Amino acid sequence: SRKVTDKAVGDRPVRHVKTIIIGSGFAGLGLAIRLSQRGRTDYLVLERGSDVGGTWRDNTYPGAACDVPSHLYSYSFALNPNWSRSFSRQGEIQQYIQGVADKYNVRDKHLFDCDVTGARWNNATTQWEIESTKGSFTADTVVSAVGALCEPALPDIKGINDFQGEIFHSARWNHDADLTGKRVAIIGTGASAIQIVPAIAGKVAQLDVYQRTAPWLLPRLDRPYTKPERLAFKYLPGYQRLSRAAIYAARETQVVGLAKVPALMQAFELLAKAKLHYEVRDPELRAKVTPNFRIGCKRMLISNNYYPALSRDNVDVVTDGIAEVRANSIVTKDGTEREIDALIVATGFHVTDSPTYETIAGRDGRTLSEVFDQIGQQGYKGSTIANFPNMFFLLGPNVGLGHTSMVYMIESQINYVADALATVDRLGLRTVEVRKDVQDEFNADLQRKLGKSVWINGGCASWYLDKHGNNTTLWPDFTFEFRRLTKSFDVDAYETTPASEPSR
Ligand code: N01
Repeated sequence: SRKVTDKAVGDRPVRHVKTIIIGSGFAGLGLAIRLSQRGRTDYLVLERGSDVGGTWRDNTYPGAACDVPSHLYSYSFALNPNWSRSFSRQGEIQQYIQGVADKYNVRDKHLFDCDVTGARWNNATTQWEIESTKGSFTADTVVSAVGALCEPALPDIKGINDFQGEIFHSARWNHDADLTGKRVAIIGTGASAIQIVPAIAGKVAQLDVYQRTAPWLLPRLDRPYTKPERLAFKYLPGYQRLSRAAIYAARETQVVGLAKVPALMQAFELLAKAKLHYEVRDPELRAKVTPNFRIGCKRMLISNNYYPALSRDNVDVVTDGIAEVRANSIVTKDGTEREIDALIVATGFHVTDSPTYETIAGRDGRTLSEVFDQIGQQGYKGSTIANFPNMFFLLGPNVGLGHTSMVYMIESQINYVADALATVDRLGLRTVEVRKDVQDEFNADLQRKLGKSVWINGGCASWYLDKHGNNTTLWPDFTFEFRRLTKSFDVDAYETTPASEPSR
């Protein structure tokens, strides 16, 4: 990506589209389907990859699977009776998303391999000017559906660029690199790493796991569905809806411990400690992997094979900080040098500092990153941001979840944005921009609620917090409360200009 320039729209022919959606993961694809169902054909989805799926297309690392139960991890309008197990693996989820795109026939509304490199609001034309690798566009409305976990973050470690062996990020797995019999290091022990480690430990000669912070682990209640269950899901749609509702309700109770009364998280901690005690018999290793913060402060991880993998003879957990990476080795701060052939970087994503923020310039010319630099990553209902008229966000600020399915939040936002677009048409509005006072009040309330949460008080640093120390990524309440807030577009919260008047 590059920064927006004053010439966001160059000399190339410009195509006008009423609504442009950026990204076709669960969010962008879901909105595209909704718009098509409403008979709106005047939209286009710009997708940088060559297929739909977003994070499920990109994260193909060995062991990749979802930590939300399968039946909750689908659109409510396209239930999947064919899930093969209670927690689905990446391939099955990606297949599901592809199947939905085909079924609802929206692929021809996509421009694939189209990387959006800049978007700039033009006050005079009241349109967005968009630059992409497939040409320039103007649009009345832009919906950013790029997701929070899509820009890999590489660690700033001395010498890492001079490493001579295979090196890749977990979200950009190099399937041509054969790790069989190799000496491999992995940096990071988050949700991605704890799936990769057991998946490769048995085939590599040596695996060094570089752990900065030990994660909390809970049991993964994953199992294949039995034939009778699968038949029931297929032929008794009510059965699937019921399972879904039961899973939803059970997961929603976690909100109380995470967001409202963190002391309740001690119950989870007891379970996690028992698991650790039972699965890691070596006291030295157990001490190394015992977390030092309140469970829930970082995402709670679920795995039944991570601790057993760490206990293997060919796996070492390295807790001394990394001093530097050399051509064929890693040197830790205690001076130890460990030789390796391959390095897997499982260090997460740019979440509150996404490079895409530098490429979107709003009404006063400031980019999203300039605005966020000052006030933090703030928005209104995760869907709009003051200074960015006629721009909507799916998975914007404070809509993330650690405990249940993001698809639920996405569908709530799709309701909101689809209703916003319909309202703009119905009222004949040229521009809508959330009022700054409304946004401020919304965020003050969010931060008040978050102040009680384990994410702030749990004694850890995490990608949930921005550089101001605020949690600008997670939703601090029940998800049905978010559904209620996004049920319809509240135009009163917005500054609007009618189509007949020039812009502000
Ligand atoms: O990334 P992370 P992830 N030197 O940011 C470490 C979703 N997800 O890709 O904890 C050394 O969580 C860092 O250490 P520390 C899910 O929402 C879901 O694993 O900061 N270490 C941490 O251990 C998840 O939360 C699923 O001290 C460095 C790790 O790298 C999110 O994606 C599966 C370092 C990064 O962990 C991200 O998960 C996968 C450095 N310089 C992902 N920089 C499922 O549904 C970072 N680290 C199962």
